Amino acid sequence: ISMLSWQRTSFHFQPEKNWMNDPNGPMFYKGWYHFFYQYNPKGAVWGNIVWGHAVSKDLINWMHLPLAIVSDKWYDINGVWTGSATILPDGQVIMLYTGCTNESVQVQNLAYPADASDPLLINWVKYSNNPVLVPPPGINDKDFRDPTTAWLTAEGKWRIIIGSKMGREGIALVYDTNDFKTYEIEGILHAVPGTGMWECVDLFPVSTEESNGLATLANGPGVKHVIKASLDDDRNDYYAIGTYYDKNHTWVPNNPSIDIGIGIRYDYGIFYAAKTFYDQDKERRILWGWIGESDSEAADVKKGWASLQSIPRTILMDRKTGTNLIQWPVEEVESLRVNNTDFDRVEMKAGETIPLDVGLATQLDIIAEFEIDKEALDKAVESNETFSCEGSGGAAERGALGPFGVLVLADETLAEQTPVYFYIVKAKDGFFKTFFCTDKSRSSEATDVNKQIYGSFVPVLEGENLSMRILVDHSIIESFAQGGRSCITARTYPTKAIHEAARVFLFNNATNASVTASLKIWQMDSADFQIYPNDATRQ
Ligand code: DQQ
Repeated sequence: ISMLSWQRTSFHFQPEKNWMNDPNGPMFYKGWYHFFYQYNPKGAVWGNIVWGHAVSKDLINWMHLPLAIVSDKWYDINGVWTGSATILPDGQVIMLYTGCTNESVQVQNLAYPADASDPLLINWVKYSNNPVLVPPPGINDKDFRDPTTAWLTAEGKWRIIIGSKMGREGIALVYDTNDFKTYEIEGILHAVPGTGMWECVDLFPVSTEESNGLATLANGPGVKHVIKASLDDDRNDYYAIGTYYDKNHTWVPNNPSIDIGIGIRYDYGIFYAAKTFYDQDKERRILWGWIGESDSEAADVKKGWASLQSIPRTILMDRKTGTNLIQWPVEEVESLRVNNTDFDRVEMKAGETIPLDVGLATQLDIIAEFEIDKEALDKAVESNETFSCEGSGGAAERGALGPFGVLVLADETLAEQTPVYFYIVKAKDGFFKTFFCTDKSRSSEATDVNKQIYGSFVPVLEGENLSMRILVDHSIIESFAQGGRSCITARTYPTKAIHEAARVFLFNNATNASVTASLKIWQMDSADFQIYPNDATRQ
């Protein structure tokens, strides 16, 4: 066990060792959640990519299985890259993935379970006539990857999209097929100038009327469609809500000024290459996202592993705002909650920091609600301040109405601390604008780690209190504001705020307002990770 072993998480998905990146082919099959992922069996840096595989009954406790798809054919010898699963109406599973060929051309390949009666789907077969798709004319050999889950068109064909770019324009290409072996190119679903390569595109329906998830690709009244693209240029996942037209295979954003890549992100921290799937068992749509490291590559090599996956999130339309999605950790994570401590209406004067005694504080689920002094809001003056989480001074910079929130993974002296907080600005138009941020600038005394400040604007509606949820797991802090309207995932590498020395505090750094906070804090048990016996594919 290396010196850095406390950075390993206890309830986030990660392999035993080595490098992991994108989530691949998630699905629910014969009573099991299947999760595949980009994996380097040979080390803690990206390379030699194959598909790791694990199964779970509850998306939290896992069994690691043998590698599912390895790189052993000319059409994937330079990597078995990202792909998606489709479950056909008769229960058959289709896996499409990108192969990086012997000449580093990106092609799409077909694989399927060797034994469909095996609920664990241990063995996979590659179609004998792979590849099934090569880059079309006009598309660069290295810009054609990450096929989506397929859906049925009105015409009765299966349709997928694949991410690409033309010049600086990010695009999603549309293909139709009857058998997943031969395809017809239909055109471009959507394009946004200036956004560069679209990796790991996703397209899925959300209900504007109901609180359940929708199967790929439901359509009709009360349904909107979300496109997500992972922008290779800035390494963030952007989505937009719009309307999908089956007939002319296009998608139109509700609001072109917040189109893909220029508008809303899934997460304002570190979160990339995310993929959703429809859980037909619980009728919900679930989002997985790859959480990389924010330390140095040398540190990753030393600790022998790199990357986590987010706690899977249910994903829904925000029916209150109509402009954004709601992401929330799957309810199963709550089964790990133990030792609840409640703090009821704790009053914080301007400038106060208050310790919260919760015992061991390295694995936590925190729910916090804040009420800001009404008088302070009434007295607030309109300001010209152009606040942004990244651009302003972080949790140490004081304003009239913020920042206030929670300090996690903090040591007793606050030499190390990661504030998760709100900041309110009264804008020139007289409206209040609320920001939700995570400040990593003092998260660690280590010098080889990224110490950015993350965050964004978060919609707050009339009459709502400010609320946040924070999942803390050693070296990851996943935060959700206003029930999941805005999310921030941060990786932090404390050197002091570890083991028993980690603490939680409330803070109010506003200069003019007192804030009342009520919290429920649970310690979190560790999830169970088992290893499939006699796995010869992982050494
Ligand atoms: N990761 C895969 C690609 C994908 C990228 C390769 C996104 O298929 O575009 O590991 O992180």
